[in-house]
Amino acid sequence: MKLSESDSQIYQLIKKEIEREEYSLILIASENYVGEDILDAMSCVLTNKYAEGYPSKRFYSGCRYLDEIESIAIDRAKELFKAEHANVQPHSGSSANMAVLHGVLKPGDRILGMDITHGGHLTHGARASFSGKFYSSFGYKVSRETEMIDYEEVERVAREVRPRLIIAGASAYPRFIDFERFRKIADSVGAYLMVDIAHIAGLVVAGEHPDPVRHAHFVTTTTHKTMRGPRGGLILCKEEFAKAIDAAVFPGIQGGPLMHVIAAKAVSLKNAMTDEFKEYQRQIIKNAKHLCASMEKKGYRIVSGGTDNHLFLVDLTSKNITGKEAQEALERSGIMLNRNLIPFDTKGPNITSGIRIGTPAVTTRGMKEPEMEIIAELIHRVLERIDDGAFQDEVKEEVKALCSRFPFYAKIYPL
Ligand code: DSN
Repeated sequence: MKLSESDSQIYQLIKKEIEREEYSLILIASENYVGEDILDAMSCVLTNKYAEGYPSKRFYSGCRYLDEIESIAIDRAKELFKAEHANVQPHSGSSANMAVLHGVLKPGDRILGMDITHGGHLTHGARASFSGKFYSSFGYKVSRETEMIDYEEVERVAREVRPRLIIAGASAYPRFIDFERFRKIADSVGAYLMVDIAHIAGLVVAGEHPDPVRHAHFVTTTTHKTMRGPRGGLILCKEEFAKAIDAAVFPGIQGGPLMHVIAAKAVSLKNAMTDEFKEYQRQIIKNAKHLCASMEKKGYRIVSGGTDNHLFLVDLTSKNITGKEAQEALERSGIMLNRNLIPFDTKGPNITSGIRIGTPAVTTRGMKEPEMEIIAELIHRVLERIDDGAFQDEVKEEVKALCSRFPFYAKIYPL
């Protein structure tokens, strides 16, 4: 039975979400639009199948085709990232990070990651997460002057803390990260280095960001975000850790793999090998730099003064607007982004002094530098009239008109 017949309530809500995504400017740095091939792979009969274990070593019968699919995904991941070993089963980036910690550490071991209030992720040791509860976690911060990672400071903290594992990588950091330097710091204190490239994986494989794979003991990523694949996770490591990592994912922290998602991961890894994908990554960065410069020209302070990657942070302090107020007014105008703490923020994570802006999704739609100028102008006009709901409704119509010039799901679904 069709979904429209069996559950019209859910069917209608999905239709509304397709429309929302089509007619919004998605500037949430971690979001993207997947293509029809990814949607096809994810919504297929592979969801029916249990396949605990790994190719040729399953606990269930009937895994012949799944073995082939997972092996293709593994081989493509190894080829694309030039890695010795890949595990494609983590359900998410958080699961990938959890598996590495579970695989090589004991509860209570010390870890050192980027402080969440300075751009790190929950799973890099934040108190609210397993990573801060089961492990003894410490954080490094960015420099107050440059708002960039101060490698000497990381080294100083590492010497003081003597962690078993150091985590490099971030969720809200607009600058290149020097992974070679991180490895030197890790070696100097006898720590493992795990690099989380969830945000920048697409840029890395396209050669647009320094590559951590040869420097790190473990690299984790998500397969959505700049990779533009299905929502999921992936772990890369040296061969010597392959057994420990595989055992940590299954049976360590997960049961049956999501084989429909693994099939979609394989498709996205193939897509990421194309020249079109490399060009897409270059445009993401060009768009981020252009949008960032356009905002700066309009008088906004940009954290660290710019961006090297797909995102940047805007400090709204001098505008007397909180990140929360900005996020809400922009959402009403059809512009989706998230409030974000800025380094040394005096406000909490629910209010914040900043917003995070990313370009992967608008770039997927085909938008380029001229559209970035229009977007900066739209954001500026909304923020100037932050309390004017009627004006925000008017802007929403302009956003819709801009989005209509760059159709994406309108080409697949009747809207
Ligand atoms: N939620 C993701 C982000 O927005 O950066 C990280 O997991």
